[in-house]
Amino acid sequence: MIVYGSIVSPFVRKLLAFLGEKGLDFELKGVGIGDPDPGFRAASPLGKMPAIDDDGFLLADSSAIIHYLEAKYPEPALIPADPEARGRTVWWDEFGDTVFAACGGKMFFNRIVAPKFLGREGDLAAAAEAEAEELPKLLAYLEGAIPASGYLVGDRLTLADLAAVSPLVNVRHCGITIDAATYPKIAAWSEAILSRPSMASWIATDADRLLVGLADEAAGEAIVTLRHDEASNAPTCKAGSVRGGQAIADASCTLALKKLGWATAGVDRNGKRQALPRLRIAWTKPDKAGADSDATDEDGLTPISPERWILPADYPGTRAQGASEFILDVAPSGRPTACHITKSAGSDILDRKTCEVLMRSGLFLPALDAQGKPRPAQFRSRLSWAIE
Ligand SMILES: N[C@@H](CCC(=O)N[C@@H](CS)C(=O)NCC(=O)O)C(=O)O
Repeated sequence: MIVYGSIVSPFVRKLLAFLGEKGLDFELKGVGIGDPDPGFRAASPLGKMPAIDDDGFLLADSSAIIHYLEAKYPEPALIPADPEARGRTVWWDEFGDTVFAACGGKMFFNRIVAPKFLGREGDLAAAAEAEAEELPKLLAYLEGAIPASGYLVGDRLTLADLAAVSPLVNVRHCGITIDAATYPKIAAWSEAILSRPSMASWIATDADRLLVGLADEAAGEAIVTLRHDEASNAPTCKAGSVRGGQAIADASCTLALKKLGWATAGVDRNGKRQALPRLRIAWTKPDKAGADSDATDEDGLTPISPERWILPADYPGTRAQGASEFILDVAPSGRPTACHITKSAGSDILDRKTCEVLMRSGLFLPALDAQGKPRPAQFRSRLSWAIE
């Protein structure tokens, strides 16, 4: 399946996260606003992103595409079947798309897209008004509506969370921070949703390191300039003002080309290539993730927050103790798809509970294939159940 769109669009981000959560394979074909790409034009009658070409089946609109995919690939369900839960999920999708994205769009479009990508001035008064008048009301509503479960609908991830969090990223791209003291629930919920590999791989720099194969300890920065090379009809990149050596220069250019190379092909209304802004790419040393000390084989997977996978409340309330050894099959999205006990803890209850908590909470930065695309992998480890 081909997905047409740009990763800066909240609607595209929602769809990409949905595809990641489903573990579906796709090729992202980068297109800009008003892009003349014939495949995109055929798939999107109004020229809006995202649009898909699924083996010849063409469809536009993030929600239409998501409903199509949910019907085609029902597992894992991201649109609940229960009538009330389904209704609320559709509400949050609508809130994200037409209310929150519209407000965020006034800031993001006028402050970033218009001046940086379209070469014209944005309506800064409209952006300021959206920030001062509209945004606080929407955030207040969202803050009051996030349930204790940490998910917008029910007690697990649904389309509702992906749809409502996506426009928040555009708000953040405008340099607006969501104050955790004023909006503690939004801060915790958005951090949890945005750190899922299905989202993080399109946003975070940790995933960027994986994408370009830069070692964890390498740090520095570079200013990169992307251009479209007419002779080879391909994007090219030059790194300047490099701090941190050749590895940083190469990683910065590889990242810029992978994520934004497509944008160099864009043309303005007169058919002239659009100049892209120079980008400063900084690589800071990431905090060491709390690695699971029991891990024995990661097969290229990086476990995310293993210390939060199992909570004291998960202890099954028996006097049983022991360690279950297991293998998790992990989808390209980073979510486990199957759990196999390879050595029993000597208790069926503990073995069952081991797989139950891992399937519910296990989360990984995906393993990458030679082309840098997330691939399926296996994670082997053991879980010790003890009474303190
Ligand atoms: N309801 C649509 C909205 C899509 C949309 O407005 N996308 C914007 C980019 S964020 C776009 O392509 N705009 C170009 C245009 O309006 O010409 C969806 O959910 O996919």
